[in-house]
Amino acid sequence: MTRALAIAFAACVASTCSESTFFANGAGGADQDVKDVQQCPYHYRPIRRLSAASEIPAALAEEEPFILGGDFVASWPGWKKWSLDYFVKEYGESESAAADGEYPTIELKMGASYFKAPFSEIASRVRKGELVYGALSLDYAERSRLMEDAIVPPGMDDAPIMDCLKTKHGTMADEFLKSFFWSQIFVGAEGTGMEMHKDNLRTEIWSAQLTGEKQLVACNPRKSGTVYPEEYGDRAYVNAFDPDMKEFPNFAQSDCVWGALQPGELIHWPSTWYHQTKNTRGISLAVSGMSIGRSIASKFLVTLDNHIHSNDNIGAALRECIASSDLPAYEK
Ligand SMILES: O=C(O)CCC(=O)C(=O)O
Repeated sequence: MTRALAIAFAACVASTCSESTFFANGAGGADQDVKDVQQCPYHYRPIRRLSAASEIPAALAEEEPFILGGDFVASWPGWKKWSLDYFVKEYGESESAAADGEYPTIELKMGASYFKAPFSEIASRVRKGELVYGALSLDYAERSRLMEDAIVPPGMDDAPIMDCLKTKHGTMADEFLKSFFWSQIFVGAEGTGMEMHKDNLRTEIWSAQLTGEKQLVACNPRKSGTVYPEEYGDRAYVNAFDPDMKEFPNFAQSDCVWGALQPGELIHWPSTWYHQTKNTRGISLAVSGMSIGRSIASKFLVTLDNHIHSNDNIGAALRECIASSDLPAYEK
């Protein structure tokens, strides 16, 4: 974006999009300096903030991203023990996927910057300040250990489905969790992030920020043309953190929301929303998971059937486990 355009955008809208909530300490007692107020750079609406878990069912029905603010995650047993050191100790040997290089560090096309490495190696490169962003996709046993220390809110809890998969289909639970990146631990250096994309299964996603700050822009799929999606695939070409309005003029008509996630906050978004992230302060450490409500389950199964990593057995097992799970219902 040219400087003149940037100023015009900022002048007309920035005042609608300020963030003032912050939490002073990260998970595991990590010191954080997150006291300055954040400003939304462009024409984005602030992501809606809820103050209590009781507001979740109504928020899920809105089909828009939301943040459970303040110290929500601090009430989880994991808050006191989770840290990068802790995850390295618990999961250090597990192979993780990562990318290095300039922002957006993680681009969804297969690129030379992708590599696989033990989680401990990725953590160590991030600690050294290298521009590395990685994610460990957990298998069933790893995920179960992690989730013992989480209190995933009602409407986002996938435990009944995953437990059914493990009990009835054994290793298929691991295959499913790993190949669909279902439950993840993200670690990234300041200045890394993921390009604009939408997720390729019809799920909902939550992410709990443990240390560092992560900014997220999410754009309404009802106006998906305005983010310039690729014709076949899940990426979109706009960089919402520095939009080139000459190349992508229709982005001015987009309907996007923005938020700066602080340690202790949990964000939730529907997978249909295009989204882009940037780690903007300190080492960003987050845990995330997918969930399925009753009202999107049938759409989820269709997307699963069409997915490149799926097969008839996975489809049948998920159908069985979804049918036998008491999924939360929220109107869509
Ligand atoms: O947390 C991030 O940086 C990106 C996560 C994301 O885009 C995803 O899980 O689809």
